[in-house]
Amino acid sequence: MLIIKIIHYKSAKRKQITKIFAAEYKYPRKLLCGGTSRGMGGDSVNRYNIAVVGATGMVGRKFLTVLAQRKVPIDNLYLFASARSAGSSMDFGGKSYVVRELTPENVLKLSNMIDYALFSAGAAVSKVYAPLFVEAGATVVDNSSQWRMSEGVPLVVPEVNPEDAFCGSGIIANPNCSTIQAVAALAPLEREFGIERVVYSTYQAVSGAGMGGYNDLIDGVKGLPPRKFPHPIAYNILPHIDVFMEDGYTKEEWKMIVETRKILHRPDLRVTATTARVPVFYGHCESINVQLKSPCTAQRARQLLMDAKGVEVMDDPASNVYPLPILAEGRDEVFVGRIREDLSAPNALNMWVVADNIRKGAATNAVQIVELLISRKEAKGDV
Ligand code: NAP
Ligand code: 2RA
Repeated sequence: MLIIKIIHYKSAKRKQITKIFAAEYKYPRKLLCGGTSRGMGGDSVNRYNIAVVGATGMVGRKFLTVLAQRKVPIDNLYLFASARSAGSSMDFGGKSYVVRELTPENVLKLSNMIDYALFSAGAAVSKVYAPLFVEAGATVVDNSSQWRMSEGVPLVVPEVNPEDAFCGSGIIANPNCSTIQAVAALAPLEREFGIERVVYSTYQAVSGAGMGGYNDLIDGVKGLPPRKFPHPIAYNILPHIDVFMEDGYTKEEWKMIVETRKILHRPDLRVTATTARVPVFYGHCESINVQLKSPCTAQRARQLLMDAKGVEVMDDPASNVYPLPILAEGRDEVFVGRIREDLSAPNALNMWVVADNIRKGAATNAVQIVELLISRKEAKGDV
């Protein structure tokens, strides 16, 4: 009922509902204030040239918001998109920037003038242009799936495997949104107990499929047919994200499996996944069943997660407190609740993990990687 009500409201109205809802259910005060983690906070004395490729898209726009909110020290900003939006303008930090068409000539014109390039224009674009930006002297942080599993390309979640960010040679991959929030919750358990097996079941927001997915939900509520998804998403759930593979899994499920192994440095880890699209605008939800190598009580898991960087535990079922997508929207934390022992298997736990897929699942994680690189560079005096 709640979902049906919410999708009728535009964003501002939805935010108001979130606040009322949160207040009613006595969520921690911190959560009612909005806001994000601090980022660089304007501490650096140096400034950097940043390019955003796919600037007009769902993730690209969020890059700009997050870069501004975290006060990344930017000197020049270069925005790229397809010929469709070339010449249009976008605002950043009170200034207007013209969107450039992504062509090899336009990239090479900026040789040695870009320090970091944030990519979110799809795998085909990354395949061709990420190496070109590296050739032009930039370090690329890529949001697409193109390079994630390539040998020598680090796949990084700063709270989980920050040291990997320094082992690459030009391209660093940002994991899939559903993987980022999952490993943020799993890493503390892996460190303390070791993981035997993971079962993921996801409930993913339409914004995960970009502007097209978002518009399908808006249109679907009005009774219009879908253009992005194969079936209507309004008042529906699709057990289908990305393409189907020969073994019956979808590519989204495969990504969660192989990326989890790579980020946790556990190529042997047994992982399975079922991923579904739900009629929610922002915020992926995941039911995670994790079997550990030794016993762990729910209370110990809760404590480990409370101490984990970037994780916020919301777990008071008696007061109806648990993570919800409408509470995660606009936030950078990964929210974990419903932490309980699995009564059907030894050493196993269940948890419910929610995060804003466009922020921590994409833009924030990528900007945090840039911040890591800048901090290391400045610590080494290499500026
Ligand atoms: P989107 O809303 O559809 O935006 C796509 C962006 O790419 C637009 O700026 C578009 O420019 C640009 N683009 C498309 N084709 C291009 C081309 N040939 N040359 C230059 N620019 C081109 O998609 P999105 O959700 O932002 O996703 C973008 C990428 O991020 C995908 O690889 C996706 O898998 C990844 N990602 C998305 C999420 C998510 O939750 N949405 C999370 C993690 C990663 P125009 O406006 O000119 O068409
Ligand atoms: C989705 N995880 O939600 C994907 C976005 N990269 O469709």
